[in-house]
Amino acid sequence: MLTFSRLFEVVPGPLWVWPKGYTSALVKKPFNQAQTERHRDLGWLPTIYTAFFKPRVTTMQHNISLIGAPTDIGAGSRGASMGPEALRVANIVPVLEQLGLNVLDRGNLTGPHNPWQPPVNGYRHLDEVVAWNTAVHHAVHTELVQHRLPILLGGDHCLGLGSISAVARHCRESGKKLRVLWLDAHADFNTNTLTPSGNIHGMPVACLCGYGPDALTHIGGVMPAINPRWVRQIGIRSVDAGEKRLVHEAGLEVFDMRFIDEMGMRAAVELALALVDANTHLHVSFDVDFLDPDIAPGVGTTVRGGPTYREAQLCMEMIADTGRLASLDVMELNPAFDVRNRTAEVAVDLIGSLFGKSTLMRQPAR
Ligand SMILES: [Mn+2]
Repeated sequence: MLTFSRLFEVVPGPLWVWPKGYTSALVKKPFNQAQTERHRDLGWLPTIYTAFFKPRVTTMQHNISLIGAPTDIGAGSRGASMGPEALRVANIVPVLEQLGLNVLDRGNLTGPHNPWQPPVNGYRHLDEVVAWNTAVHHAVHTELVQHRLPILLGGDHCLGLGSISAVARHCRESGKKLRVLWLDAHADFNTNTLTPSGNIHGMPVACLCGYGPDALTHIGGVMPAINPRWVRQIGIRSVDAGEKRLVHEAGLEVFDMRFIDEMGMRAAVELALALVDANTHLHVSFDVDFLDPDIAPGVGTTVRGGPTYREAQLCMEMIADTGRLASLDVMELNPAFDVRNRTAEVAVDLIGSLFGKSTLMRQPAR
C-alpha cells in the first residue's frame, strides 16, 4: 500500500526527529502554518529562548452540533440504537462545554425501525439503510453549511456513508481538501459478494469509494463520493479475506495494529496526518470498537488487540494538535453490551482529547 512514489507524499517532515508541532532551540525543523504565523509575529525570538516544547496553535471550529442517529439498521446485533443517549448520559455536552466550545444538541434523527430480516442480494435492510443515510447526509451537510462542526452520535457505522458523503459534498462546494481518518478495528470495505453477513455496517468505506449498490454509492450526488487516497485507516485488525483484496486494489492506506505495534501510535498518526494543511477538512470517523475491548466492551463486534487507553488518547491529542478537525462520527457504541456505561464514558473522555483536552504539563498555546 505504501508504494515508493507515495513515500515522498507521506513522509514530508522529520518524522523520526521530533514530535510534529513542537519546536526546540536544539532541533530545527520546518514549521507548520500556525507556528509560521507565530514566528511572523514574534520574529525568531521564540526559537531562541524556547528550550523545550510549545504546543501548536489551533484554529478549530468552536461551534459544535450534536446529531443523534439512533439506529442499528446496518449492524449484526441490536443495541447501537441506544448509542446517542448513552453518550449524552456520559456527559458529552458538559465535557465539550468545559473545553470552551459552544455546543448545540440537535436531538435525534428519525428513520425506519429495524425489521431484523435476512440479507436480500447480499444486503440486509438496504432500503432502511438508504433512508437513514439520506437523513444523516442532509443533517450533517446542513450543519457544515452553517459553519458548524457536526458530531454524529451513532448508531452503527453504516451511517458513516451519509456523514462522509455530506462532508465530501461540502468540501467540493467550498474548495477544501478532504482527509478522512477511519479509526476502527475493521476496514468496513465489504461488498455484497464479499460479505459473509450482509450487514451494511461492514461496507461504508467501500460504498464511499464507489463499490456498492447505486442506492448507496450515489447518496452524495457524485459517484464515487470520495477518493480512496483521502482515507487513512488506523487500528485495523479484523478484515475478511475478500475484503482485504479489495482494500489493496483500491489503494487504501491502512495503519493496522501490526504497524502500531512495530512503529508506535505516534508514527501511525503522524503519517496519517501528513500533508494536512490549512485548506484541509479533517474528518474523523471513530468506531468505538477501534479501542481494545478491555477498555471498551460496549460494542457489537469486539476484537482483541486494539489500542490501549493511552495509545488512543495520544492519537486523539495528535489529531487535536492539527487544529483541522472539522467533523466527527462516534459510532457503534452499544449500551446493551456495556458495563455501567463505562464504554460511553471512555468514548466521551477521548472525544475531550480530540477537542483539545490535554494531559500535558506543557505550557498552553498563547
Ligand atoms: Mn466500523
